[in-house]
Amino acid sequence: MPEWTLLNDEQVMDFIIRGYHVVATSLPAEFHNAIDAKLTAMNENPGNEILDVLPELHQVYADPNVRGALVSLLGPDVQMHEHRHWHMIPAGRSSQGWHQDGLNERHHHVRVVLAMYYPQDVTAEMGPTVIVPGTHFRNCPTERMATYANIRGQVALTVKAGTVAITHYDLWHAGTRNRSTRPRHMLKFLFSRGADPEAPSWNHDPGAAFELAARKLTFERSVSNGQSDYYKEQELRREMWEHMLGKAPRRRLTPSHSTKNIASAKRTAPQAS
Ligand SMILES: O=C(O)CCC(=O)C(=O)O
Ligand SMILES: [Fe+2]
Repeated sequence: MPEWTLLNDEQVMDFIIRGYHVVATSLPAEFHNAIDAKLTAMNENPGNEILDVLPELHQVYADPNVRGALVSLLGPDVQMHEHRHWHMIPAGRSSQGWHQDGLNERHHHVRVVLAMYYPQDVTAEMGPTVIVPGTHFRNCPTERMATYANIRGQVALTVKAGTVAITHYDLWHAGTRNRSTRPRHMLKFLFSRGADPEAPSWNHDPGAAFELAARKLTFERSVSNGQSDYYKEQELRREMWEHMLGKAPRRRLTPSHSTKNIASAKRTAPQAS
């Protein structure tokens, strides 16, 4: 048996609802301090080669808490993507625009996640990554999204050194202004699913999960959004959950109100002459 710390049903559902999950690694403070110091001393960004420059980063993604969460969300065949990036926000740099890293593919599954590792404590002044829960279900052109400022319900990832924030690839996010006097470091790695799920890959309790899903996936709000958005999310959450359980793709139901509209349109349509 792997000694990874797998998620439970509630944590998986929370990820489905919000589009993110925050993990604390079990590595000691000295480990993170050393990475922080090495990054601060680096004057060139090695891009995808960051793992060659700092091979100890492998330990972050092999950490039982991180690995356990990745396996839970992406299955036992989870794969590290070849793209990775060190995101440094120097002191004084202003905010980035809202954006989605994902490619806006039309599915509502967990197929790719970002795993953002912060080797230092990130305070509100230091340019935390900000995310909007639930937006992984919404595609939006980057140009339009970049005109938004603060969004109701946004969450600033102010975290302790050694935190890894796992987000759905389509979650809206941005780096923010660094008002402090020191650089903010974040290492972004991508992980993807190796195969479609055939069974749950987390600590799943079928009986309890059935009840929990009926309550959480139906009634819980990711942010205080409008009624119409909330109805849409209920369906999409179900689709994501059932895909993760390994169930056959569900046929999306035609909403009852549009069926009614079609029926009444037929009744009132003028007779053909
Ligand atoms: O620096 C950050 O916190 C976010 C960076 C980011 O999302 C990006 O450049 O894609
Ligand atoms: Fe991004």
